[in-house]
Amino acid sequence: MKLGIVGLPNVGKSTLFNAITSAKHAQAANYPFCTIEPNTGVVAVPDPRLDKLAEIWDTDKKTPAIVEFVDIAGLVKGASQGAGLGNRFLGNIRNCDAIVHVVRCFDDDNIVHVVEDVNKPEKVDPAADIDAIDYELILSDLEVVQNRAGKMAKAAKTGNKAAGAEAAWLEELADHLGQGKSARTFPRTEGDEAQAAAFREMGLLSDKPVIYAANMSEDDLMEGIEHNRHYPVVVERARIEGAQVIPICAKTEEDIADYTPEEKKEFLAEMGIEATGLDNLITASYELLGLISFLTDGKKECRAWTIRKGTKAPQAAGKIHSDFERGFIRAQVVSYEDLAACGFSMQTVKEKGLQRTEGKDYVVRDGDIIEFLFNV
Ligand SMILES: Nc1nc2c(ncn2[C@@H]2O[C@H](COP(=O)(O)OP(=O)(O)OP(=O)(O)O)[C@@H](O)[C@H]2O)c(=O)[nH]1
Ligand SMILES: [Mg+2]
Repeated sequence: MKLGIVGLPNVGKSTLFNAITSAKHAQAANYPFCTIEPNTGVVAVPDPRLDKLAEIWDTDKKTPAIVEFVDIAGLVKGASQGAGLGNRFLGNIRNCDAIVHVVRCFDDDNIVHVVEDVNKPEKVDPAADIDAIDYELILSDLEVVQNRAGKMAKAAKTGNKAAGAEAAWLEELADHLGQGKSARTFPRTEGDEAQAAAFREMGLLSDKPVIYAANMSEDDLMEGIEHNRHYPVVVERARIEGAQVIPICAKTEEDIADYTPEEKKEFLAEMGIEATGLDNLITASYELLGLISFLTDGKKECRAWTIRKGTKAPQAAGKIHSDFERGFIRAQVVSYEDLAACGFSMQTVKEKGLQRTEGKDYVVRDGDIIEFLFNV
């Protein structure tokens, strides 16, 4: 599961990527930083619950959940037509499960704002900028959908009813995209498994879940984002789409990326701010992928395990070891919240009956601390 960092050229994607995947950031969480490819990085998901458990146990090893980011080169107008290596960039996005769309909200005359042509700088205009990227994704999708619709129509002629039904809604989808609307806003037929499968197969770019990262200036960070005139435009746009916006200052993030956690705290205090936004962005990205964490704890290791929302106990156990899933008996569960409410005393948890015994149909929740019982 990975997120692609997408946007126009020079909006701060690589700056953000460097900040996110800075070795220190990963190290601070005691996770070996790894670069899979030059533009792909693995990042620890910040989790105060895990930090607290690790502290209580004085654990030998703390292993956070991770999430993967890909730094994709800037798209320009015409990318879907192949401009600026367009097709390759679009291919990179296709391989991602969700998108972090970086929108330039900082004014800086020294950094050209490119939308279409490097020789034709344009002024910062978040709404138009977002449209420019969306347009390329939608055009590329339109081609995929039209191709498939053609194939289905052909198959329908030989009497394939399912293909006929699919061709019909694909035509509607092509219309929808043709109006410049993203695939994610196309009304689906509820319970239509074939349609859901077709969408999965097509992997449309404008169907991928999106978060907006509003890249602010260093001054905005100190003076307050309400002084930034571009930010509300992104917020409004995201509201319409039901997407999230995370304000960040990529430049500052990069500058402080190799500070120790203590130095970071000091820096924030000096700036008079609570957080820089990067942790929020990573956490929101993890949620955007539909991922949650359950926790295991102990002296030897405290760990956050990644599962998809809706995963049942045996499959969650299988993340730890396949034997756990095969020989699953039951799970002893206490929610982190309950443990915290009991002052982190397991004895109090048990006295209050807050440790639950759950069976194979239990749907694991975010922040569950679990001990699995199994027998193989
Ligand atoms: N003033 C200011 N400059 C920034 C900020 N973020 C990035 N920059 C600068 O903008 C320039 C471009 O940043 P990059 O991160 O390389 O942009 P990019 O989106 O990766 O660009 P491409 O890969 O060419 O598409 C660099 O000189 C950055 O230092 C910011 O928040 N404020
Ligand atoms: Mg870049």
